[in-house]
Amino acid sequence: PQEYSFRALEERWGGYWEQAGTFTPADDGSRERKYVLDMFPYPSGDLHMGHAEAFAMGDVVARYWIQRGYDVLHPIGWDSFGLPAENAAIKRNAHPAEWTYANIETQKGSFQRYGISADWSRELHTSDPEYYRWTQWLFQQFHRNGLAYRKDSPVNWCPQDQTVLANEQVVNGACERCGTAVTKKSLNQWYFRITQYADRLLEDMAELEGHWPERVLAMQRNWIGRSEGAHVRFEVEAVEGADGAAPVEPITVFTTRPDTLYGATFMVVAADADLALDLVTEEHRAELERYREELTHVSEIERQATDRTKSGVFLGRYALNPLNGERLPIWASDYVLADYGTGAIMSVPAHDQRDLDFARAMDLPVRMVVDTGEEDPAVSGVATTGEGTLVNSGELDGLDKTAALARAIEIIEERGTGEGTVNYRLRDWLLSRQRFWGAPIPIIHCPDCGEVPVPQDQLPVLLPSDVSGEQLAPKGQSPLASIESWVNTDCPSCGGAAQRDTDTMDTFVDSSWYYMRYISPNDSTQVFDRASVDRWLPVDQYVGGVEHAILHLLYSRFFTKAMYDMGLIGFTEPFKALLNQGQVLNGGKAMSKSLGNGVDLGEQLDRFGVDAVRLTMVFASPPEDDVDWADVSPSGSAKFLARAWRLAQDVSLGGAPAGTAPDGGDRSLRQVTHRTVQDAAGLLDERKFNVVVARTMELVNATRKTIDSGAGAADPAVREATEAVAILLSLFAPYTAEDMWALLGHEPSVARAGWPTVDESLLVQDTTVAVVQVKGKVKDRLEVALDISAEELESMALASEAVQRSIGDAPIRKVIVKEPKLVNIVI
Ligand code: ANZ
Ligand code: ZN
Repeated sequence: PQEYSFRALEERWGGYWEQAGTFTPADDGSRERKYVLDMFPYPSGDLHMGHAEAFAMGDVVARYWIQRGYDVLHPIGWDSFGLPAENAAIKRNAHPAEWTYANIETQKGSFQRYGISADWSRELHTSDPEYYRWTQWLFQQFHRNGLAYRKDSPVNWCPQDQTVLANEQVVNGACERCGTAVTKKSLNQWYFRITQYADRLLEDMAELEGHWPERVLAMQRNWIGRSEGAHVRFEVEAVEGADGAAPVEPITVFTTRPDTLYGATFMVVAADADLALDLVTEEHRAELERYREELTHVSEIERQATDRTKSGVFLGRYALNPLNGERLPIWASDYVLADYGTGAIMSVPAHDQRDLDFARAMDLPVRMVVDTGEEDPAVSGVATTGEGTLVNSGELDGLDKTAALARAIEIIEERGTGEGTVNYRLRDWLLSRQRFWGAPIPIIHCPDCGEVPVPQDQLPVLLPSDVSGEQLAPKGQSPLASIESWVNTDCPSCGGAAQRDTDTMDTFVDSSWYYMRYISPNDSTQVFDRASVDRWLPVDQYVGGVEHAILHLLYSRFFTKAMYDMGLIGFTEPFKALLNQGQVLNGGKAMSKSLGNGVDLGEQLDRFGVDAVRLTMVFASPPEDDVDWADVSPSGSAKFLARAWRLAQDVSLGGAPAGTAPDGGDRSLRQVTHRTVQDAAGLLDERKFNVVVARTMELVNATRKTIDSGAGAADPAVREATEAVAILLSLFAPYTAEDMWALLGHEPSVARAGWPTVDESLLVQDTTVAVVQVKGKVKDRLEVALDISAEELESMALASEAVQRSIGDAPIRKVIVKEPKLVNIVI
């Protein structure tokens, strides 16, 4: 006999699966298909504990479905554009590709060692020209369909990275990457019109309900932020005299509470919006400008904080309430956001806390118009927002809130001063980046023809390859802009001198469609074959971190819908089911450099072996829960794997030969085997992977017990049990399982052994004999199931003829039930 050695096993089977193409799907239509997708990794250096957890979970699903006989697609690739590569290149005076592809080499080796059931023949890199050629092609389809456009707008600007950031990349007012305070800047930028899909992104979530974590759906719903309300127009009073302010357009506000129109006591416009400049009178202009200057240093998050001290400037003008003609002073403040609603509000301090805080700070009137039965907000300082009856509201008086809301919209619509509307928090997706390491935007700017798409046969627009170090350093414009030979070109339309667009695309564009490209990653003639994509997609199981709850998942959903509308694909949701694996913590805290509690995956793998680390990840908790590495025992996992492996060795040395019918074997072990396999299937469907591991451990113990009880390994039930263990372990511990399978005399790979067939007759519950006593004397014996409930046993006992005879007419004082063995009736 040999000793179990994970090193020997990894040596023996390392590289086998890739060579044999074990995980390449047949794609011949002979079997039902399943698509398992892991969020593809960013090549940041090497695999870490977080990858180890996520990929272990996705692998259980993929491997389970293969065993169940599905044709499984489980691809892998690299999200390989992005800032870290560029920053590294600047530091090392190299091209970003160098760092990127070197990291991929390292990381790929680690992934292969980790034994993921991935189809490596489909590996893709978003930074390969063969890939970004089609990213650019897709951009052009969006552009042609009016879904990609340019506009001037104030953008979040990171002064450190010298780049624009999407709202989502600003965390507490600081750059998500470097932590520098974000400022505002006006730039001409490319956008995707995701807002056009806001309603469908919301509605189609009904399909995902129950298959995606509720938390993720809630975050998306909140991000889209649908509010029903009204647009109401307020005329602006002309300013008399030499003040000079020209007549201005009416102010349109967005409000969710048109029922409170009579409670409006002033107006507020976003201080940083142009509207403020249009409205302000000369007298107040200097003050406004000072205020706006201060504002450039404040983030949106801070501005929206409810506890922020209210500040603002009176603009010297008045608007007229369209319902009662009342004059409302117009203010500018930072608590009204320029890019939400219309950037202007009617202020109803009695029923909106921020308005009330502002009114109190500026000494403006407060008028209650919905009587909720609570104290008057003017007195309490607490705005009331609940149900109630309208007061101080002219024709609305006496109505309840809901009726008043509907009536107010009717009135403004009748008078032509507004209309009911729906507003979304969702903004269009800013996709321009002033950085180098991304897909160049395939547009040429011609002084005569305007925006001209690069002709399809000239795609990809390649990134220059001879750029490095300083040339990439952030300068406030794209590094591409300073490479004249690259920028200057001919207009494809008129042939005149023209310039290439110098921005690159947000890397979220790359990841919005990579799961479609996996179907034919090497097709150089088309983005993908529609029929094949429709065959494999949508993805049956997506696995990845909850940090992608909004951006990546929302963008991918948008891409899918837009591509469906363009006739490129035949489905409207990309991911049928989503699993967010938990985090790997150490000592109850996320691993981080600053805490110094990082655990090095490579070191763990060297010490305990791949299988022990994988098994530990899965065994520690249900897949959605966090794993605290300080609480787990990879060495315990390693010991268990050795115990399992020894079963196979025992069978190989003295067991029943492969193919022996198990019929005559130890019945109780056979029952454990079949029950375990049966239950494991249900548990895997419910994603209780950890329980499956626990049950496999029990099966290993039961098998060892049978061997030790005298029968030895020769009992065919032992072979049957050991084969089941190997197949179960193939989901969690591929090297050990493969080696067991070989010891058991089978051809590789155990990954394709097929799920064991369960013999129903072995699932029948075992029974026992329950004794029924009356006044302490045995009156009957009943054959009952081992797991009978107390109630069931009691009623069976009371129904027994012998028992009824012995009780007679005597009243029953007490029934004591000790299921499944005993019932004692006291009379
Ligand atoms: C009057 C009013 C009275 C309002 C009341 C609320 C309560 P949601 O639900 O988030 O869409 N608002 C509109 N545009 C704004 C902006 N650019 N910046 C800050 N606040 C803005 O919120 C809609 C409400 O937020 C609107 O309804 C408006 O205040 C305010 F008792 O109008 B409301
Ligand atoms: Zn031209």
